[in-house]
Amino acid sequence: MSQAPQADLVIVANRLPVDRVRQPDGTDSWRRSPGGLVTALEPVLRANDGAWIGWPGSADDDDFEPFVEDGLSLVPVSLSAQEVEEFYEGFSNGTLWPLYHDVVAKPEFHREWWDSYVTVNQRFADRAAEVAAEGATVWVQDYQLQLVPQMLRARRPDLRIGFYLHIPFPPAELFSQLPWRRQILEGLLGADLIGFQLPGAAANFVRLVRSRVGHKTHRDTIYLPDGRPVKATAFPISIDTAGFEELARSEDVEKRAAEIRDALGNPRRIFLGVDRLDYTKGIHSRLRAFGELVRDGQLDVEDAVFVQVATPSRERVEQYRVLRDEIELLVGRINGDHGRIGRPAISYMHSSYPREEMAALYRAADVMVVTPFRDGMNLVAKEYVACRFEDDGALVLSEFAGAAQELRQAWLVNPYDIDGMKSALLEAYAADAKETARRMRAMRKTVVANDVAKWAADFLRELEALPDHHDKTVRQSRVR
Ligand code: GDG
Repeated sequence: MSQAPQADLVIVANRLPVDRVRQPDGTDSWRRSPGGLVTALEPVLRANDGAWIGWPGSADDDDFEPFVEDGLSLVPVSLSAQEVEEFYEGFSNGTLWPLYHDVVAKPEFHREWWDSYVTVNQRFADRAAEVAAEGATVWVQDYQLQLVPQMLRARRPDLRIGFYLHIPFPPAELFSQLPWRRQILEGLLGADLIGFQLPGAAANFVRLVRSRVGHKTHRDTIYLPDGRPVKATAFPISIDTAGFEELARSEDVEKRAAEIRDALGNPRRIFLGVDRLDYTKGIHSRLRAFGELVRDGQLDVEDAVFVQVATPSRERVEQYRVLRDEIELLVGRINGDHGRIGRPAISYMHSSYPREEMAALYRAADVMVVTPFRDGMNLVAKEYVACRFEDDGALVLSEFAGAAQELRQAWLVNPYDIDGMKSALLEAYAADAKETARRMRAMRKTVVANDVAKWAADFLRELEALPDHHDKTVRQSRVR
């Protein structure tokens, strides 16, 4: 193993913030994968000699050495093909993902998947233990790595450890199905600070720790038997608001938005959905609601079109393949029954696009439709708001998305209630400019004031401010 960098701030996430691109000459290079998390953390990483530990994204890669890409110190962790199947597609996406999203799909419990989850979490923890400087801050991200905090603390009690869960944390009644529930709770308790999207998720966790592990708790703090406190609090994540707005204001994006409207035949209203193709996102139900409005003559394909972008996701997992077939069957049926030549009711794309194209779609859309059955936050809703700098555009938003707690002025819907969704879609379609502007202005205030840089700064500040249990002296903050 080569000399790993010694970093004062270490991010540990399932994926590295770069994708490998194979050049025509057979060599590899790295391309930054766009994402809010990287944008938010990049300045802090640079200011703190930070390092990012993660999987490069393909199986059976040789054990890469740490490398520096565009000034960021990256430390790869490799996974075998079997681990990709058991740890990533299996336990992470076939067990935890559905369980944590209100069991909207049935979670599978397999002991081999769990064993692989333990092995891979240990590998990430070992890598973090090698990379972190004395007294460093380590921030572990998301549901794939819930055992890392405890494993890391066992090797490096000098570290300050934070954990952030990007997806919901379920109520005790659901979480308790998990055969390894106690190990997961104890894994997380290795952290000093555990961040959740919403206060309700933090409360679910604290309650579970009290009842299942038996630790004392007071409000958002858990007291371990050795006296070490663990804080569990909400830090709602956000987006690079200014970055999105700047992109939306650019001439190229404005031009492209006009082209998109033209290509769609300049209908009175464009509805838009943008989601990873995932069963939590409620894509099928929203298209059904729209299809019924067209069927019943409440919307006409000359006046309204629904653009649905479904980004390919987890395509090797069976449930995702079935979902794709169901959605595509429905789209075909609606278009077949109600479309006219050059006027499909739904314009459907199973594809991913550059950020500029996303911004142009947000600019082109009059009604953004975000209807997950359960979602930790949902950044798409916030991105739409960030791009509507003229205070126009309507947002229809599921009350089960974390974002609904901040974006109260959206047309809030229950995605299980098709008739309710139909009414909301019609209201948003018909809303006058004054009403949409009133709502959008309020939502924009929220998204401008709470961006992803603030989210990261709030979390790290709180983590740094906690009293040091290991070294009882007052700790000098190391993260700048
Ligand atoms: C998880 C939680 C939580 C999508 N298609 C394309 C593309 N995207 C971008 C969107 C947005 C992001 O991907 C998706 O974020 P979401 O928040 O909507 O959903 P998840 O992927 O499920 O994210 C979620 C989030 O973590 C953060 O904590 O909010 O609740 O489930 O930024 O714009 N971007 C580009 N091309 C695409 O085709 N460039």
